[in-house]
Amino acid sequence: RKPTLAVVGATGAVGTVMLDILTNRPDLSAAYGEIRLVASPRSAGKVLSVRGEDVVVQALAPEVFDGVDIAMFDVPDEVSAEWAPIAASRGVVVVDNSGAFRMDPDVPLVVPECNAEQVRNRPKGIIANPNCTTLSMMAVMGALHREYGLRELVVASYQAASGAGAAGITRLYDELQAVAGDRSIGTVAGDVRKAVPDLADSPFPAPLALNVVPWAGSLKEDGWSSEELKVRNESRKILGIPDLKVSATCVRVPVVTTHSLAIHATFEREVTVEGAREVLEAAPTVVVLDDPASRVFPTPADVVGTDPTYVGRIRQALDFPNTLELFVCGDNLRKGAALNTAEIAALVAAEFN
Ligand code: 2RA
Repeated sequence: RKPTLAVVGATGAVGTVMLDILTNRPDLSAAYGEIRLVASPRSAGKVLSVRGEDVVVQALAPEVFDGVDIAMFDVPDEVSAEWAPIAASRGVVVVDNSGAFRMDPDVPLVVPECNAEQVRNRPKGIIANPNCTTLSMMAVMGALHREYGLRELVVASYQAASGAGAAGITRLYDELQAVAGDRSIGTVAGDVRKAVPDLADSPFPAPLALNVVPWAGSLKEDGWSSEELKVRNESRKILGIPDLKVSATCVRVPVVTTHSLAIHATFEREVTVEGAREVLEAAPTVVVLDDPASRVFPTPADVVGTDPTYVGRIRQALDFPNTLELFVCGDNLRKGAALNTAEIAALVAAEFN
């Protein structure tokens, strides 16, 4: 029997990419019979196309899960916290992309390249999808960990505006429009801040156009951001290394979509650039772009809208033993969110064969 899939949050930034993936990646969507689209009452009644068929969006309610086998949730934390258990109590396997369940010991946190086997370990009927910042480096770090044994991870992120959803994308374009054309702007302290629309309306705490902002997420204890703690906690859980040493600084940059990470990774065993490159080239979902003499390295502008994780600038640290420096790029709406969710759901769908 072909399972029925519900996409909850079908009209958001990630939901829109999800419909694109389900339409253009038959390997991730052919297993389903019906695909049902669900969103807030505000979006109910809209008609969206998925797999070439027009589907009317239904309002989120307990009955929309009747007959559903698998549901992907791309909604805010509080909506998932309320509705994922409702769906699960009706027999639905929920693949949740919010932060509501990621650190719940009874909910697996899955990246198929790292811990696909965890999909079946779901006592609550819920499987969590990691945060896009952690996820953007997991295919690379999983492959290196298997070979060399990861011990320490020091990371700086360069996060795109779409990590803050559709509002983040709109805000970046509005700011770019406000500063475009004035060739003196960005030369006097505070001039960008004066030129952009009111920051009270922004999902970002400082101007993003012509700027970098050393902040993503909410304020946690001792000055850490929620995003930085997610990188630490989620990396440990996905890789199965509870005592992994992790330190992250998360930064927002004026890129529409695709998160980047500068990674300093220390391993238990001796590692060489050549060896690491071989391991990464053999990883099916990783693309190595690493020839700086020919200007080859990953950049968001060159990889946005594609599925792999890209890695380049692979160097052996000069002053740290068994340590590599790497630069990784991944589309935060695809592998960082919708694609990984679809890959997890496909593993569950395979159980229906
Ligand atoms: C961000 N990682 O980039 C977050 C979204 N989940 O804002």
